[in-house]
Amino acid sequence: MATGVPKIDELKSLGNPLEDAKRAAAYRAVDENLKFEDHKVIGIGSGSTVVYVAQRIGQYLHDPEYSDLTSKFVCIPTGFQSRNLILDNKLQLGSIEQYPRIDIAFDGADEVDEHLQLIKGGGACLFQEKLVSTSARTFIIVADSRKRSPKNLGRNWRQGVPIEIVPSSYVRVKNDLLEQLHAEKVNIRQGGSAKAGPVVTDNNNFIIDADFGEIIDPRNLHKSIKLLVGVVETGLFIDNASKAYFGDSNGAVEVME
Ligand code: ABF
Repeated sequence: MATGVPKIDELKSLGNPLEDAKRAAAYRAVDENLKFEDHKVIGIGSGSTVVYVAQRIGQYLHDPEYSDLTSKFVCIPTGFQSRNLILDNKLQLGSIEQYPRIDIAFDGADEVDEHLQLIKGGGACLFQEKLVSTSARTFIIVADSRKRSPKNLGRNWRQGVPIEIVPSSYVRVKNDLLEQLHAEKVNIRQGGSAKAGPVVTDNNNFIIDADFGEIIDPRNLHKSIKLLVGVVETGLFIDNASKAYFGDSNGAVEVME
């Protein structure tokens, strides 16, 4: 490890067990997967766990030992928050249009099952997240251990599958989800206050959260939702992640692959 980069087992607690868990997962994921010789284009996801991924990458790239490499790395964001995270950590920002092939991407998740299938999109960035993660040769999930489902998706994450839709299609998609795909509950995601109206994504679309209860066959559910007119993308990430790192409040990390 480069001189000056804090060693994981010497880190002081952040004073918040959940943050310690997220940091442990993110730092371990970066340390074990980011290969500076091979990985020059890095996808940076959204949410609160990936904050520590950007921080850790920054620690390496700003270490004197890596100074000749710093300008050779470019980070591709999955949305507005992620873009700011890249800039705040003084990493080089690129776009998916400039770099359609990504070497490695890191992102959080709302739920991960035992086969590494995911629910994502709690932060409403699922389209960009899927664009980046499916453009990456390696896609690594970082999360605290609450995100790990004992078996099937839909057990822990009770908010429903996030689905990005074209705004004018919201009534049609809502009806189709209920009538054709037998969703138990369907909500158009609303902004912070009653007056705020629907959440609008970075692509000017709406988000529907569709609760299907426990999801036995996420692959088929994803395909069926995608076929509905008006659906842009679903928050079911199928056969996409290579590994998941789950952190615990005591700093222990479990790896699933
Ligand atoms: C993004 O952020 C989303 O797909 C997911 O909804 C969320 C996870 O956030 P956190 O790391 O804050 O739990 O990755």
